[in-house]
Amino acid sequence: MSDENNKRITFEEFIKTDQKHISGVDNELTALLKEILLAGKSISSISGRAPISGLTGTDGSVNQHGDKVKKLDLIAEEEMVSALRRATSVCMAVSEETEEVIHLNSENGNYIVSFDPIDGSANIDTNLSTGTIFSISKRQSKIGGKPDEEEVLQTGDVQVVAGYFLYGPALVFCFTAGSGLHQFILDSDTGTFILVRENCKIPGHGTVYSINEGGVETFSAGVKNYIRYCQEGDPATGRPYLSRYCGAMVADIHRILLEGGIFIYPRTDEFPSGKVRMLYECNPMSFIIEEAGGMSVNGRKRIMEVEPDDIHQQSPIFIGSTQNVKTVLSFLENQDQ
Ligand code: P6P
Repeated sequence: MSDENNKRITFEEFIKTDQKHISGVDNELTALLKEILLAGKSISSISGRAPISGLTGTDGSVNQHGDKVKKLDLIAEEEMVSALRRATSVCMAVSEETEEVIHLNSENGNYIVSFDPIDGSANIDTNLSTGTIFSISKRQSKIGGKPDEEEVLQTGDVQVVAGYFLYGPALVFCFTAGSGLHQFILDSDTGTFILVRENCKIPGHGTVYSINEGGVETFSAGVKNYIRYCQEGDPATGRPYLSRYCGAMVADIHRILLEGGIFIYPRTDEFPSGKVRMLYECNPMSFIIEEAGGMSVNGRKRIMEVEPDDIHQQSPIFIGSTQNVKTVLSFLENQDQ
């Protein structure tokens, strides 16, 4: 993407001049986003060098979800928390890797940030794609006092910004501030993020379905029947669909954003409430996909209408092209979700 005289547009230029797509972003939020961009570049660089700097593998601990903590999980969390501290505008943060709410600039911070420092960290040691996902919302309480930790439990509809980094062959940065979804790529020669898609829209229908079919025996009847539907031959609807699943939802959903289709993580016996986390995975990815014209539901309602009651709450998620989500919902109706 470039402007009329073919000049490449950097993130800094886009956020400064292209107000029509980022009307809700003030100087304080711009400064916060710039610090988050620095963290994304740093996480990407550290991840890329992990095999030669001995940072692959686990650190020996298990997090509150029972997941083995990867060394890079903790380093990425440190990078994000440092960025939020530098920005000075964040009162509290929620990280997948920390059980409790993280207090930062409690007195004067205007924003709350929930983030997954490395989404798909199981992919790190096999050099497959991972990402960082973040969600920014405003504190409800007045600046000057200590905020109530309950304030982090807001619905996805009150997010002001959501974004992700995708650490793949290129470093991709996608974000929305509520006026469209915009995609940037890091130009490693200059260290700047260059706009490649402004107001990106997801196809209304796609032929990719993304789900860990290993759990199919414990899926609900509705989900099982939908998978069979995806696998049936029907040229008129592009079936059988393509099955694509890499173990990092940020990568699977990025593919679906560009090509269309659906990502599903349903309830299973192992994860009866679903596996994907509301505050720092479901909500930001749902904001992003809805801004691109797609849908994101938990099987019963929009993800972003769900009132979370725990900072690490999990949820089933059906997210992607509108037609694909509506079709899976028709299979879930009147059946066990
Ligand atoms: P499974 C990563 O841990 C994550 O939260 C998502 O990014 C990913 O889609 C999912 O879990 C993978 O889970 O059970 O298929 O390994």
